[in-house]
Amino acid sequence: MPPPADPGAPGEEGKEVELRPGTPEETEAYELGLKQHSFNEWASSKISVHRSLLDLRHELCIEKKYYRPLPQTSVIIIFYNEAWSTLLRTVHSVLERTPSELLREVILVDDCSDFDHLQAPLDEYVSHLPEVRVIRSPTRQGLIRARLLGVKHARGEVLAFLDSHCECMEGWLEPLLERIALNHTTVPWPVIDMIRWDNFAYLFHGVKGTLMVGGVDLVDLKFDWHIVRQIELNKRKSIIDPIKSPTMPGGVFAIDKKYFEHLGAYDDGMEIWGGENIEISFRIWQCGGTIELVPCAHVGHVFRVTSPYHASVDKWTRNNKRMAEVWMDDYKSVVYRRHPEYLKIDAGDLTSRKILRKALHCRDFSWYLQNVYSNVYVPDLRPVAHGQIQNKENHRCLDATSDPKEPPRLVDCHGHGGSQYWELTRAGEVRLGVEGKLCLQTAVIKKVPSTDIITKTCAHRFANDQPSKQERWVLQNSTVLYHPMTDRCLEETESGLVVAPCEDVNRQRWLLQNLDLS
Ligand code: LR7
Ligand code: MN
Repeated sequence: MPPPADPGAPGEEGKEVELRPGTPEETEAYELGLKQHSFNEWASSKISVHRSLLDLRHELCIEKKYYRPLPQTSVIIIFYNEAWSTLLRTVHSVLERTPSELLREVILVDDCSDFDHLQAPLDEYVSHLPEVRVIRSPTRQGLIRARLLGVKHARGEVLAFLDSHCECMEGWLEPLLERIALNHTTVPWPVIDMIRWDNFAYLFHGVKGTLMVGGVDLVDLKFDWHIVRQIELNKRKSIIDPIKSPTMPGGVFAIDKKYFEHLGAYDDGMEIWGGENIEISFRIWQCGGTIELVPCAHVGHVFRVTSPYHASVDKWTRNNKRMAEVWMDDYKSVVYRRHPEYLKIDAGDLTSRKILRKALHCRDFSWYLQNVYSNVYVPDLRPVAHGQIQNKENHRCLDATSDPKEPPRLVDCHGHGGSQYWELTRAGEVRLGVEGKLCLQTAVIKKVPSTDIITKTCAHRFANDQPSKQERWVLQNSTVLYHPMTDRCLEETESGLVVAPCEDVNRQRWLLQNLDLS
């Protein structure tokens, strides 16, 4: 039985806490908490560390009989300067909502925090809790090596990782363990419910809502969410069946310990924060495993209002480069082309990670794009041109913002990419910027096609080469952007960019960078 919640404490049943700091002391505490944690630590500190959550799981999840026997689990929670209340609530939610026969231990890894409450007071607190241990890193290692330290001490058959500001819901672990028991190369992760940073409301995301699996932006290498398409959903026998996921967010997942080690654990050359989740995702898939989102399993996570790792952006970029160099084959050139800063970074020694990839006989990245992550646009490996597009008449550059309401125009060339970075793709699209999501095309004004030029979200084009519905441009004589749909050419006029009848004039000639006409 879980201990009773503190009588009268706010936030029970995962409800929001309605508290506004009133006195100057409260305001000060609120502001300090926000500054230190990027969430409302002051409000969190008022909520019981044993708070209850409404069990809103689908009835099929509640009734389901799980495969037996299920393996025992080491839960690993890493933290760096975590708030007292959120850390303890994470630990108690594990202890109170995990069947004891499945829980081998809870390992807290302190990544060399400075806060006083995380020193002796934490040791003292934990000494009263069964199966909970604190392991301390003598120096700040970053979350990747902190997890590896936790794994070194783990004795369970399965590892379950959690961020240090989570709340596990009833029945969170069994559905994950079942997937591993059935196939040890399956790496399952739960639905991640949002715990709001401001009022700590637990927002349950039910199976009837849109299911979101993990993806990655192939240019910025950021994790992103993808709504699961209806055809995928329909393929399942039951709405509670797992769904394959191309990547995972990284904070909450379970994995067979031997399989994790066999797969090469984490890249211990990665620092502080970021990139490890994409790296392990590519590695799992390319080396024969499977990542699954398991709809019955729920864990809440406090999404911070801002990231506290601004100072570590260079570390993240370096982690990404290590990942790209080992796993992305030629596709890493897409990242580097659009983010030249990557070329200047020394990613360190990657020999052992490359040996690992060989030893595990992993598939190449194009296999992953065709078979696992096939419903996204993959930028060309070798576009026809990329960089600025300069007019030969006035020497100014084609420039557009990410707001399609603002028409593209010609301004002085600044040479910094961004709003002046374009890619002319092999499919004849002219895509804007690092994101490549907006395309140059003709406008329809009051339902009538016009000759004005705008940018608009590009028609979708997937990795497996379906023809695009996007308006096309054809480069002629290396300088003219011919528009077959209107039989006109891109021209710079006094009143802006248009397509006009093709003429042999400099207003219709353009200097494209990095031409590759092969
Ligand atoms: O130097 C550090 N040492 C640490 O121990 C920096 C961080 N940490 C700890 C920190 O205390 C926390 O427990 O690492 C954990 C993750 O850091 P957060 O919570 O500040 O960042 P985040 O929630 O944005 O992290 C997400 O992305 C990371 C990329 O490296 C990790 O994969 C995190 O585990 C991941 N979190 C989740 O996936 C939770 C689900 C939310 C989503 C999406
Ligand atoms: Mn987190």
